[in-house]
Amino acid sequence: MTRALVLGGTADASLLAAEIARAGIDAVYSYGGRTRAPANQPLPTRIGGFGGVSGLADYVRREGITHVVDATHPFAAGMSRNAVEACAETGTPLIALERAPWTKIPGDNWIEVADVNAAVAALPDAPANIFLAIGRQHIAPFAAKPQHAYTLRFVDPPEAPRPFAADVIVSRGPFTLEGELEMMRARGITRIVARNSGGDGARAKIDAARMLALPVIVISRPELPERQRVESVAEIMAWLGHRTCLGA
Ligand code: 3Y8
Ligand code: NAP
Repeated sequence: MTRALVLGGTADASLLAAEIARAGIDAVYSYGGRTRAPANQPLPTRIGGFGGVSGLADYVRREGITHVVDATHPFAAGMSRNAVEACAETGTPLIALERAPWTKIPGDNWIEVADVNAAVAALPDAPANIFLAIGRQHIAPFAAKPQHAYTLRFVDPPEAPRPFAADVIVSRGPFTLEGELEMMRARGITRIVARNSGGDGARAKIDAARMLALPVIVISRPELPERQRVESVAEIMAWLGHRTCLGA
């Protein structure tokens, strides 16, 4: 009897949860507990870490989980690595729902870098107006270049002071092209820093940057261990042994 654990936290994971609920598959949806009020899911939901690899392995055994779907964000590398190890340890089938990275198209002006520190190094020395669209957790390294005017965007209102002067927009996505164009024009943004997250929920800023001919420093995805991965909800449902109206 199938009992799936969905490691969620993305728009794709929400779409998958809806299909799983519709199919009547026994499953649990899991959030890491990063935001104050995560979106409700149509599945029984748990919030918070498992306690490393051993905590996840214990959870899988205790809850009788038969399948694990890693539908976390491409930059949630810690969770993905733990899932590979815990599923190997418990002999539990694992699959990842992983959206393709964005790819450059004519008109894009991208400076592709490996990580946040390389993104800081790629900023100009002359003061600029920077939209840091990488959330809250990994902005500290930008304190090395305080000469810029920074706009940040958080899901929840900031609790701690920022490590550098910055204006904070509080907004959870998904974001629209019109909204991004209006914000960038109103704030006179001259450069954007973004992760290559893929998917549609954060793509609008990339398209707006192209339309405004703004350079984008694009942080490449972290390396993840080998595991089976697909790009569509339908493929996950087929892997769980269910056909969906999405076709598969
Ligand atoms: C807690 C769940 C849905 C899911 C929506 C997607 C789209 C909007 C785009 C920008 C980039 C960023 C950030 C972002 C996007 C979707 C998706 C996506 C980027 C929620 C959510 C959780 C999180 C955690 C949060 C991180 C932060 C990253 C903001 C819910 C809304 C920047 C990633 O304050 C914090 O600690 C926030 C942490 C991880 C990255 C960071 O380091 O700060 N996501 N985002 C999940 C959990 O607890 O397990 O609250 O409902 C989910 C979504 N965020 O159902 O529609 O699918 O990608 N999320 C990035 O891409 O760089 C915003 O502003 O342009
Ligand atoms: P991370 O750095 O990869 O994971 C750090 C720790 O957080 C994990 O080891 C685990 O703790 C816990 N955790 C992460 N995701 C979890 C989940 N879905 N369920 C239970 N525990 C989880 O994680 P992150 O990058 O901060 O991402 C956290 C969540 O936000 C994920 O659900 C992810 O899908 C979502 N998200 C992240 C981004 C991003 O840019 N990183 C963007 C959009 C959404 P233990 O070791 O204690 O088990």
